[in-house]
Amino acid sequence: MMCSLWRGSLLTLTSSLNRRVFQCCRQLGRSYNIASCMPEAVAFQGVSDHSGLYKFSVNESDRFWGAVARQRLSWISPFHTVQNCDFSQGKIKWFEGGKLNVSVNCLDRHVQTCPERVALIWERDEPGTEVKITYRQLLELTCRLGNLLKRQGVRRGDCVTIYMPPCPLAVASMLACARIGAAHNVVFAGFSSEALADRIRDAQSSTVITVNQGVRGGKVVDLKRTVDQAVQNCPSVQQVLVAMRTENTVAMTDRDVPLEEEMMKEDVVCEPVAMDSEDVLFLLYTSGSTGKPKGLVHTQAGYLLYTSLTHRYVFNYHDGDVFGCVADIGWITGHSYIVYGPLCNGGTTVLFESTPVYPNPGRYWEMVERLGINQFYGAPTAIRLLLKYGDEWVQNYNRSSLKTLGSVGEPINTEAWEWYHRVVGDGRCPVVDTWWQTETGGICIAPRPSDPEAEIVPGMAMRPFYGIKPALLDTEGEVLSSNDSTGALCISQAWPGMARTIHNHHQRFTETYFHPYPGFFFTGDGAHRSKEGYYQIVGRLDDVINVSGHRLGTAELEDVVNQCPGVAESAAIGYSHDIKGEGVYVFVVLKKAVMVEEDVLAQQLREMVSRSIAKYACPDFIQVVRCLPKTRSGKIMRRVLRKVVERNTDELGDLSTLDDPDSVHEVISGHRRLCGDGKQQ
Ligand code: 6R9
Repeated sequence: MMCSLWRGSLLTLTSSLNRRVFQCCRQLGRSYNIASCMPEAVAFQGVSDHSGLYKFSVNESDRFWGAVARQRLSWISPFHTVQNCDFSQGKIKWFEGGKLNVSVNCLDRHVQTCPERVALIWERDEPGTEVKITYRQLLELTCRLGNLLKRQGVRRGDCVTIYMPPCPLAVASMLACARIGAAHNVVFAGFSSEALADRIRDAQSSTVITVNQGVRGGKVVDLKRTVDQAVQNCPSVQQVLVAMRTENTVAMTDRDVPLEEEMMKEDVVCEPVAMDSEDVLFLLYTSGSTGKPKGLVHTQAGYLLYTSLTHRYVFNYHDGDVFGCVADIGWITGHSYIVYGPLCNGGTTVLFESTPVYPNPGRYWEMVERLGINQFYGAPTAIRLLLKYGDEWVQNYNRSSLKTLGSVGEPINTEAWEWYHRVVGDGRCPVVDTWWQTETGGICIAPRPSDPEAEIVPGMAMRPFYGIKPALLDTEGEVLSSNDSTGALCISQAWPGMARTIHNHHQRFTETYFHPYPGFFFTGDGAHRSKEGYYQIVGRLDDVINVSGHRLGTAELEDVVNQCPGVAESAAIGYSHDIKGEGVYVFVVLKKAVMVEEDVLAQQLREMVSRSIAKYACPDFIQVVRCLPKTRSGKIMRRVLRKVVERNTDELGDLSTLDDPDSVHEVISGHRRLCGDGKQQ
C-alpha cells in the first residue's frame, strides 16, 4: 500500500559517511556505586546512592541541572544561567544565554558517530512490512524538508501544523521545523476537521503538512480531505504539503504541494539555526476544564534535556536497545518518548501505525518478537483490552528481548498491572507506571530510577524523578507533610521539562497552574502518599475526563452537545469503564416543546461530537432529563450526577442546597431505564 516514491525516497537517500563505533559509557562495576545510577553523578560531592542523588537534584537543583545540561546536550553557545523561575508570575526560564539546535542534538551528532544506526523503525499497519531509517537517512530527510519549508516561505518563529499518522516523514517534519527555527503544532490525526481548524487558527499556521490518506487497522482514512475541510475556515493557511502514504491520488488544489516530489528537488544539507534555549520548540493542544483546548508551549533546551534524561533512566535505556512506544505522535507521549527523548539519546525508536488488535490481539507481541523490542511503553486501556483476549495471544510469541515495561496515560488497575508483569513480562521485567502530563513535558513520577532492585508496588507511580519535588495540599491550601495522606498533587519547584505558557494566553496559564495553590505548580490530579512515602495517582480533580488515556474536557463536550438542535443544556460526566478507564455519560435537557425519539437524538449527538471533536469523545450513554440537579445559585451538581451514574445513590450526600430535590429522583429512575437495573457495564 506504500507509494513507490515514498519507499524510494527513503531508500535512495544514502551517502557514504564513515562509520565510527559508538562507545557507550556503560558501567561494568558489580557493586552498587553511584555511577551505576547516573555517570554524571560522580561529580556531585557526597552523593553515594540513589536517594542521595535525588536529594542533591532537588536541593542543589542548579548544580544538578547545570552539570547534566552541559554533559548531555551539544551547545552552540553555553548558557549563563541555569534557571530563572518565579511561579507567582508563571515565569519559567532554563539555560538562558545558551544556544543550540534540537535537530543537531537528535541527528547530526549521532550521524557523526554512528550514521548507519537505525533511528526509526516504522511499524506500518500491515505486519511484517516495517521500514528502517538510519540516522543518516533521517538527517537527509529532515534537511530536504527544512529546505522545502524555507522555499515555501516558512521562517524562524512561524508555526507549522502537522496532521499526520506516525511515519518517518512526520518525525522528519517535526525535526525540520526545529532545524529552521519554526515551531510545530502536531494535531492527532484522529481529530475532526473542526477540531483541526480550531488548532490551526489558534496557532496561526500558514503551513499544514499532511498525508493523502492514513492506514490504520486495515482501514483507509482520508486525512487530506479532513484538512481540505478544515482549511476552508482557516484564512491563515497558504499551503498544504501532502505526502503520499498510499498510492491513491487525491484532489490537489493550487494551495497543495506534493511533498516527496518537491523535497527531492532540495539539497541534503540544511544549515541548522542557532536557537535560544527559551525559543518555542512546539505547541501541543490539550483539554482543560474550559470549552477551549489550550496550546501548551514547550521550548528548546529544557524540554530536550528532560525528555532525554527521563528516557534514559526511567526505562534504563542503553545504546543498541530498541525502544517501542506505541503511542501516537499526536500526543505528548509520542513527542517525548517516540521522537525527542529517544533520538536525543541516539536510540532506535519504533513508530507504530496500527492498533493493538490488528490483525489480531497478538499484534503487539508479534511485533516485539519481530523487531526485538527491549522497552515496551503503552497505555492501560490497551492492556485491559488485551487481557480479556487471554494469555495465549501473548504466549504465542517470544518476548525474551523485553527488559522494561511501561504504562502511561491513566491509572493502571492492579489486575492489569499484574497481567502485564506476569504474562507479558514473564514476571522478569520491571513494570514502570509513569505519571506525567502534556504540561510536565516528561515523566515526573515513576518506580525507576531507584536503588537497584528496589521494590515496585503494582499500580503505583511511586518515586519522583530527579529534580521533581511533589507536594500534596489539602482543600485549605495547607501542605500535608505526613505520609499516608491524600490531597491535590502539586510540584513545588521548577524543572526543565515543564510547559512555559499557553500560546497567547499567559494569564490562563498562571490562573490554571499557579493560582490554585500559590507557590506551587498544580497538576489537576489528586494523589495519595503511602506510609512508605510512595505516590499513587487518584485521578483528575478538575472537569477533565480521561477516555482511554485521551483528555476530554466536560465543558468542551457540553459546548458541542448544546449546539445540537433541540438541546437546552447538558452535563457530561465521566464514569469508570472497565476497558477505557472512563466512559462518557451525558445528561441532556431538551428545549420546551421539543419532541424527539431518544435514539434519534443520541445518533445526532454522536455524529456532532465526532464531527466537532473526535470519535473517542462520543458519549457512551445519553440520558434525557427534565431538568438538571442544580444548586440555588445555578451550578450543576456534577457530584450528584456522578454518584447516580456510578450507582452510589446511598452516598448522594447533602442535597439540601439543591434547587429542586425531586430532579434527583427523576435522574435516578431515568438512569435505571437507560442502563437496566444491573450494575453499569
Ligand atoms: C502523558 C499523558 C495527563 C493526565 C494526568 C493524569 C493522567 C497520566 C498517569 C495518569 C494515573 C498515570 N495520567 N499518566 N494517571 N497514572 N501513570 O498522558 O499526558 O495526555 O496530558 O494526560 O493523564 O490525570 O493529569 P496527558
